[in-house]
Amino acid sequence: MSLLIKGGRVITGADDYVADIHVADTTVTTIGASLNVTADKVVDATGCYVLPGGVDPHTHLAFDMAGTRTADDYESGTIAAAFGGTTTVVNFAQQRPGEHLRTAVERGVASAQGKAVIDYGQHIILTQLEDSTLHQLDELVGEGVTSIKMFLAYPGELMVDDATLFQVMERAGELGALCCVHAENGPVIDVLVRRALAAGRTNPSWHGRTRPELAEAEATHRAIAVAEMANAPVYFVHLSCAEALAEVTAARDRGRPVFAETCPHYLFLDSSVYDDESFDTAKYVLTPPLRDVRHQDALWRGLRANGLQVVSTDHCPFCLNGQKDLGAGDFSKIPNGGPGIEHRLQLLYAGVVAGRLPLQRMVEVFATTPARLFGLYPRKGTVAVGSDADLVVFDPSATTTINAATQHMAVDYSMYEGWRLAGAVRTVICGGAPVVENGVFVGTPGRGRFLRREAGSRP
Ligand code: DUC
Ligand code: ZN
Ligand code: ZN
Ligand code: ZN
Repeated sequence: MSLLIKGGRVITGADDYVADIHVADTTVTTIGASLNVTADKVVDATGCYVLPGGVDPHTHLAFDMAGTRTADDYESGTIAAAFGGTTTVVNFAQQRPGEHLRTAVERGVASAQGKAVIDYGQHIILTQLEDSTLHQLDELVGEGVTSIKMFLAYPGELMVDDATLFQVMERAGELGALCCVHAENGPVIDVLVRRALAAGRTNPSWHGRTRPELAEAEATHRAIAVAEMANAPVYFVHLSCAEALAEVTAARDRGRPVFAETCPHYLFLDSSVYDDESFDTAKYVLTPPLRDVRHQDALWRGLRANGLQVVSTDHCPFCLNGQKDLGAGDFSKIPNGGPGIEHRLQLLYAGVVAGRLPLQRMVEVFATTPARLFGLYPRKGTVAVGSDADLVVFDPSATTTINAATQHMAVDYSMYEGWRLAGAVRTVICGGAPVVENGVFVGTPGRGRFLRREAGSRP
């Protein structure tokens, strides 16, 4: 099948120009002004931006946590992603106790089979270091799983100690793989949580009040130091506060290969939601928690100045009814996470409209840099001849209203209920095939491909 996307304003991290784009099969084949070519299908993009499909490197689809499974599987989750202009996700496969890392990845790939409507990669979440684990990592990297997440929070469940962090970072550095770190001081947080519960402070507001910024900054500092001793790069997931950003910025100023993402909820929402002591506040039980509003300026500045390189969603959706309410009476049992995969572009564009982010910088943090950091560039993350035809036609003159009732994520609330935002995703193409056309789903579950990612390609 061939496609011609006509007359759109093509925005990449590097360029901004009006052109036609010709796609044959899965790939962009020609870009130029007023192309004189025939195509099976013509998409009129006049008046619209044509963006590279988004790369969301932090999603939890079909993910088991806190005795339940995230509300979106690979089907509903990737459909929602596509409606939001995302054409690639890198999802987490979690090592179970005693399990070979490859088994976790195979389970992840199996759960995408017949379901994913866009392309997907997998990170491994490493929870245990045994004699053979480092060898297993070599194998995984050879198979295109080139990033490894470790937690410094959730002792007894997910947390690794510094010895594990150091050894895995060292091997990852040798292999050209990237370690992703959830940086919070878990043992201190656990004491604060247990104390709050013992004092009868059981409602969801206390989630926010028991995970201080300093717990994030301390773990960020420590992981940067361990990465330096291990001679390895490090990537911080879901960075939420100015204090942690200062650690990242200081390391980057010293020339260290330290990278970080933030998420839309830290850019747009703040800890005042925890003033409401009702159970409704469970909507905002995600980790790290929402921070004081003062952090938002620092995060936007970080995005502009490249202290932060990526905006991911940390999409980890649980329904309020039937999932979040597992923690009614004990906030520590509320599954941590929020829905976000569908609205990343729409929210970033609100930042553009508000003058907080230049348009091309938006494309970098939405698509280009996550593709580069996670071994997918230039196949993904840009609009170029030879790249995958993953394209988004975005109409800046339209508006979009967010409602739980109309969103595609399989979750019963939105953190942005009723928000009216500038712009709308019109058409989304993944691997040369339309997935969304004029706001209607036209994709095929199972058509999304597992991506073998490269090691060692860093910005
Ligand atoms: N960390 C994540 O990255 N996602 C969900 C919960 C968490 O703590
Ligand atoms: Zn082996
Ligand atoms: Zn995390
Ligand atoms: Zn996450």
